[in-house]
Amino acid sequence: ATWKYAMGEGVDDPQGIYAVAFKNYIETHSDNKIKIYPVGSLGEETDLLEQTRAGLIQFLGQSTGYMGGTIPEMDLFTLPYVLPTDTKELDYFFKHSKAINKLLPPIFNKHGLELLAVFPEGEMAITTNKVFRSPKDLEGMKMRVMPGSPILVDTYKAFGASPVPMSWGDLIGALKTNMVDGEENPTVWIEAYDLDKLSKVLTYIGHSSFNACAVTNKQFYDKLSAKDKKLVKDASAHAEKVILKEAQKLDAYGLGRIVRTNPDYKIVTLTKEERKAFKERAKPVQEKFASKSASNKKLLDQMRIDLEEAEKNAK
Ligand code: 6CS
Repeated sequence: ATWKYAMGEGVDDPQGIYAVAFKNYIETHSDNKIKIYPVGSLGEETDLLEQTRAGLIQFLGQSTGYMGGTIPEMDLFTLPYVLPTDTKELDYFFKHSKAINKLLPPIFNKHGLELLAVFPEGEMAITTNKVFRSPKDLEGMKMRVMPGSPILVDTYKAFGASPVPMSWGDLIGALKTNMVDGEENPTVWIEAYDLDKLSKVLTYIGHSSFNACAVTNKQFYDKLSAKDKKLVKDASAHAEKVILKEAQKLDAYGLGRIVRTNPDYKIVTLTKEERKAFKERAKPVQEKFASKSASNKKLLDQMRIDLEEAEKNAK
């Protein structure tokens, strides 16, 4: 059979690296074929999620920031100041997390999906036209956030800015016409899509990791033979290994290329002291997520336990 794999990124981007590794594994180990539909070719991200739930698409790679509107628990990956920025800790977390491996799969099943993997794409970086070092500096700045997650709007409001939810497809135009003043994305993506050319400053405040998710339609998966089910899980485990290895280097790749190609671009890393004000403001956002449902709270508690383990064991 030929299966459709859609995603919000191009084949050379992190979700593409996962998708290509997944496709290659499936095609080397079976007669099945995968056709990849990269960024934008089958619609906007929230449409792709619906199409996958409806079974029109078999596989989907998607940024977790788009999923909270459909699967509220996925806002877990969007919370400010919960995930670490250390790539080794993140690697350990994504490999061993009980929140991801035990608690999330049944939640996805309830939404007609089978979870394959969650992986990071690098530390979230913020691009703006002006330097900011405090929530006060962000006042009046219109910041684009991914649509579909209430947490992103809450976060940027808490940080002092005016959040504007918008799909990726509209962002470049909005930056060019100054409809928004800035946005957040991982460095590797900022470089690949020239977002540094549409801003003056890139700032790391250490609030988050940009994460992506791979899923398949549950009905489709349930109907597969035992052999094909195993094939899909093996392909996903293989692809996850490939992207996790790559993920540890993505920030450095992206940043290196920006520094080389855009020497006047300003790069700011907020100090521990400067981050305190943002961290303080992040707390009610975390609490709001946890108080929304028992399921949210259970996930966040488990994620914190998983992260303590990661901190202890990552080397
Ligand atoms: O900002 C966005 O919406 C896009 N950013 C990344 C890193 N991947 C795809 C996503 O749509």
